Amino acid sequence: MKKTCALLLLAVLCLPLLLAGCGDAAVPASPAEKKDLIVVGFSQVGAESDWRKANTLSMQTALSPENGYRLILDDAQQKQERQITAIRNFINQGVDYIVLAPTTERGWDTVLTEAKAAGIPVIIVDRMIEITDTSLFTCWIGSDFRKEGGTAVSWLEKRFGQEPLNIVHLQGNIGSSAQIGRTEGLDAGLAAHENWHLAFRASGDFTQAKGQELMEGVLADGTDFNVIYSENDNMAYGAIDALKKAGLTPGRDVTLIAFDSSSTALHMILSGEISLDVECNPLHGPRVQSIIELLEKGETPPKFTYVEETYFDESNLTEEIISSRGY
Ligand code: GYE
Repeated sequence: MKKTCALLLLAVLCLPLLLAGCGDAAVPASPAEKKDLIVVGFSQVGAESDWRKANTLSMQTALSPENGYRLILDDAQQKQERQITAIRNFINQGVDYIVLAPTTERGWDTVLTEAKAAGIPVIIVDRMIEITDTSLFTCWIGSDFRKEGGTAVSWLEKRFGQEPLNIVHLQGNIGSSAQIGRTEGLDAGLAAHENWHLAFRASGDFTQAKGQELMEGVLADGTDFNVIYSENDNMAYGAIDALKKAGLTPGRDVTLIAFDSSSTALHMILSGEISLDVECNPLHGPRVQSIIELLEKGETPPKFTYVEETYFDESNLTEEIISSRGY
């Protein structure tokens, strides 16, 4: 009898606990709780250029809560060490996917091995990585930078034929795919033309401030040049400021070639300051979103995807084209 009472007492005491335990399943989740957001850690190079800012915005817009994502964005300020730390933080947080826009091509083996061990798929965007074990990343999407360089070289050939060219070359971040491909393109052009001469070459890190600083140095040294090959738009803006300060007219005294085709630069084609802009498309957000959707369905995206790109000069550009573009 005593034993039965004790059991009953235990049951009465445990009842609230049992009810509480059942409660979670019984009470319907609020709409926000029902919808599980996919968590994406995005290690971004930095905010060095118009291209980069358009790229970040595209990722934020596509991988938004409305579309079912929580995006954790880390700006590495153009430093690879910071990207490695960011990726380790993403691993510790247990994100669902890692998206990496790599500063440089080399040096990713260790941290991507760690991501693979944690079972987190890694999507590489924009620049490429150089790695022996390609199973360390799921897929890559970006531009063919070597082809972009080739486009600029063909344009120069057509425009100038046998005329002597003295080229000032403003490079991007040394070791980044965008720099490597665009520089290889120009090097091939230099090797193929006796009338082309490299007057100056240095890295302006893809920033307007450094582009201006380098150009001011070139002008102060009295270097002879008639072409500037700037590996992005922002360095070209800096170069234009330096030329104007020195009393030169870009477009008339100097032919300026740039890469990216952001809207500010395209307006400078219409005003005659930039002669050629080779397109590089930063709108990778929706592309990454489609890749994640495929992976969520258990499908395999293509390992490498190159984005279609073109070029702009005075012959094919209008205000309407500029305003119809997303950057
Ligand atoms: O050309 C430049 C940016 O990697 C394609 O990086 C990108 C390059 C782009 O800073 O403006």
